[in-house]
Amino acid sequence: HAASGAADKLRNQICCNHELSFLMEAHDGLSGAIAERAGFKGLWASGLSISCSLGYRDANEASWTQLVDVVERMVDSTDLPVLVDGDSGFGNFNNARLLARKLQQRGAAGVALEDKGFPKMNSFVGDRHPLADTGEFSGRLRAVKDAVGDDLVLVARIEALIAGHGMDEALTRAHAYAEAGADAILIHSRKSVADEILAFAGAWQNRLPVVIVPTKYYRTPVSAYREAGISTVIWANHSMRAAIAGMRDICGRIIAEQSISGIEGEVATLDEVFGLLRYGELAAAEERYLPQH
Ligand code: SPV
Ligand code: MG
Repeated sequence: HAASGAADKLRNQICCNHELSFLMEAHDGLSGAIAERAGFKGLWASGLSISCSLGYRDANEASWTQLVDVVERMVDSTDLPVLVDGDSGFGNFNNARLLARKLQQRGAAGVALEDKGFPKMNSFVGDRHPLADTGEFSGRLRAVKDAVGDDLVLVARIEALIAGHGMDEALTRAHAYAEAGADAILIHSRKSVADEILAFAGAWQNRLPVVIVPTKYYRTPVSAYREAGISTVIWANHSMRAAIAGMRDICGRIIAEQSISGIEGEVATLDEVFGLLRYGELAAAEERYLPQH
C-alpha cells in the first residue's frame, strides 16, 4: 500500500543505491511541493523548521499530533518520500512507537530518532544536551521496529559528538543502534568543518548507511561525502531560512514604501501559487463532476 511504498522509495535512496542522496527540508505542504518541483527526490520533515513555522521553539513545544498533522500535509501535497524528524520520540519506547505508528498511517516514509531525552533542545542551542542511556534508547528503537517493521525506515541519530562525548562513544552507540534494528545512522556534528563526520564514516565502515546534516560545516563540498561513502545528505533548514529572509525583506519594503508597486516583480506570481497547488486539476475535476449547464 501507499505507506510501505513510501518506505521502499526512501529505503532505496538511503540504503540501497550507491549514489549520494539528498533530502530537502520541508515544513509544510507548500515547501514540500516547491522542493519536489526543484527536482528533489525526498523530503526531510525538519523539527526545527516545522516548529519555527508554527511559531514554536525546537524544544518539543509542538506536540506529536501537531507534527503528524504537518507531515500529512507534506505527504498529500507531493509524491516524495518523507523522512520525519521524530526528535527523541516524545518520551519513552511507548511514545516513540506510538509516534512511529501514526507517522506510518499518515504516509511518512521514515522516522529519525535521536538519543536524547524529552523535551529535547535543538542541537545548535546551548550546551545542555544530556544523552539518553544507550540501552534505554536501544529499547526505543526496538519498540519502533516491532511496531512498524519495514513500513517505516528507522534512522537512529547519534548526538554523542554534539554532547561532547567523543568518537568512541559515538561508535559504541552506532553499534548498539545497529544491533537494535536501525536501518541507518545519522551522525550529527556542530563543528564548522566536517572532520569528525568524516572520521566517524572512516571508522564505521558503512555497517549501516550514514546520514549527515551539514548545516554548520556547509563549506565542505559534497565530493568529500561521496569519497567517504556517505549515503545521504540532509539540507535541513534552508527553505525555512529562505522564507524568513524573503518575508523579512518584503515586510520591510512594504512598510517603508507604503506601496506594493515596487515589489510585485520580486514575489512569486499568483499563477505560480496556483500552479504549485494544482488549481488546474480542480478545474478539470469540476468539468467532470459538477453539473454542466
Ligand atoms: C532539524 O532539522 O530539526 C534537525 C537538524 O534535527 S538540526 O537542527 O541540525 O538538529
Ligand atoms: Mg530536529
